[in-house]
Amino acid sequence: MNKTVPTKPYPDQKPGTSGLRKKVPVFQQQDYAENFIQSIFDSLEGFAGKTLVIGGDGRYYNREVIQKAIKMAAANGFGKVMVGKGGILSTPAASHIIRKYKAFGGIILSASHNPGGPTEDFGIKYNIGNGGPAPEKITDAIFARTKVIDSYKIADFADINLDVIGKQTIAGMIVSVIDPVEDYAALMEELFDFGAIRNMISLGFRICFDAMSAVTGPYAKEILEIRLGAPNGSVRNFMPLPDFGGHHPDPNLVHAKELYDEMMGEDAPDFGAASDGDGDRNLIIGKGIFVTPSDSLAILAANANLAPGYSAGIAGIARSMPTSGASDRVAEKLGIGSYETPTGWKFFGNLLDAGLATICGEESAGTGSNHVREKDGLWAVLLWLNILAVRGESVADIVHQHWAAYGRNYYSRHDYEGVDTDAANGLVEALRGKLDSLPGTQFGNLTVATADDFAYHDPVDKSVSKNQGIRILFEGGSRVVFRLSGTGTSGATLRVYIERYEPDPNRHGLETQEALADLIAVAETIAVIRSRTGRDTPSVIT
Ligand code: VG1
Ligand code: CO
Repeated sequence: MNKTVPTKPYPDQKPGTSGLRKKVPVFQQQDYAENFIQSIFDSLEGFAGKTLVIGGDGRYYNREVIQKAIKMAAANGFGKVMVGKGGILSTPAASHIIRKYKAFGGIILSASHNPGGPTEDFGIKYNIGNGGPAPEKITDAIFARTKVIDSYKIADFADINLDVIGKQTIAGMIVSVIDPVEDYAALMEELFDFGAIRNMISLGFRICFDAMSAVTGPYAKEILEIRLGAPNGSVRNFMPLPDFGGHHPDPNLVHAKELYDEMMGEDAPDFGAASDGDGDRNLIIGKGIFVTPSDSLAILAANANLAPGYSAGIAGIARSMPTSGASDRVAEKLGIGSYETPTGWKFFGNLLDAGLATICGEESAGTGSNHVREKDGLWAVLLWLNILAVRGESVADIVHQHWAAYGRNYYSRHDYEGVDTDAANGLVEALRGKLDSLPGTQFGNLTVATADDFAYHDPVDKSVSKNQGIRILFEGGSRVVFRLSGTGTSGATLRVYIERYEPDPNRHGLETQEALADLIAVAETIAVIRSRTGRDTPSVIT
């Protein structure tokens, strides 16, 4: 029943920040997905008879690749696969299932915040037994394998019915189709005070959650509306659609603009939130106030002890390098460790496993904790709700008090999307060339203190990851960071991260872009973005 199929390698299967992401037609090439999946299996050892978790965000081509992955898992000797009903598993739910059922690992099919549909994006990511994204050592091995692969193994059986929960044995392997929501919802009930949140809602606290026609719909419906009693309609766009309704499932101020406008309006609900394609990101907007993800991380960490799951306190806070330093100040005050990692959740896994960090976050709307090994959109929403229920204050009050206590890190990210790849690489190369000469240079009132290309030394496994972003730090703590995205599928995306710390409470009410104007101008002077990219303005400002 098992077949070994000869194949030819593709040269472009290098996993990026979070798995392999390509346009659907690329994945539809002969044996393209099979090559990558076999390369994953070929890079692992000791999985015979073990369990593999498979699921995705429901985007176009999800079901087809799930069928292939199941048949290949059988032919490669896995003992069991657990797959979400309808092929659905949010990224954090998949992470939880891997951990809860002690699976060997998991294959998550998602291109996350990228658009979906027949000509849009698809992705495949491998997660290890701790539930987290495979570390670089494994993704490097997978890429090396894709370059030489000459055959793959696949079992020859009819497609599995993914729409019926239940177990069957086929080709010597158990295939278990599971409820994608149940285990995850139960975990959330353990971590958070559902009684307090339910009570707050019953007293009229209004929530608006936008699932962006992506994977969190069924999770948010079950948790927010059914278990916590939010009125029907509190969760919108809750049907996962293969093309996300033609939208870009990225919860930021550009792609979730409707929600933003509503939250700024007169009749705004008390709390607005959104998640991305695969459910690991979160956007938090209070009545009249957008909470930057970096601030959200700091505020959640500072108040985590108000939720039952974290009542004993947290061990440490980790943030990606481009994320603002707001959470560092919280760690300092709490007297706990703070860690700065490269972009991408895979770098948090070791810190979480070693118990060094409890809460992690990224400026790109990702926050999470040691409950799983991925960032977790609904988790962040529920922790916010738990904090709001206990403190009995508004989002705006909580944010303003936080700034008053810690100072405010004005922060913004400017993305230049779809830039010519050579131009983007040239820009970064030119910056690298300037690093040594920048320190001491003055730009108006700003003096460069240090400039480097960030390298991460993992304190747990001692691995070193170089070239993780150009940092230009100014005296007084302001900084500008440049890096190229590792999740895009066409051209290059330049990300420019801008941050300024303001301790003075009288200066906490400035408009963010104004507060950062001098740094934005210096970024242009140093990197010559306009002429190198041919762009006058960023495509996305968050
Ligand atoms: C982006 C974000 C990064 C995040 C990654 C995956 O990566 O900047 O913080 O971890 O997406 O998120 P990049 O390389 O494009 O900057 V998700 O929700 O797309 O899996
Ligand atoms: Co995501």
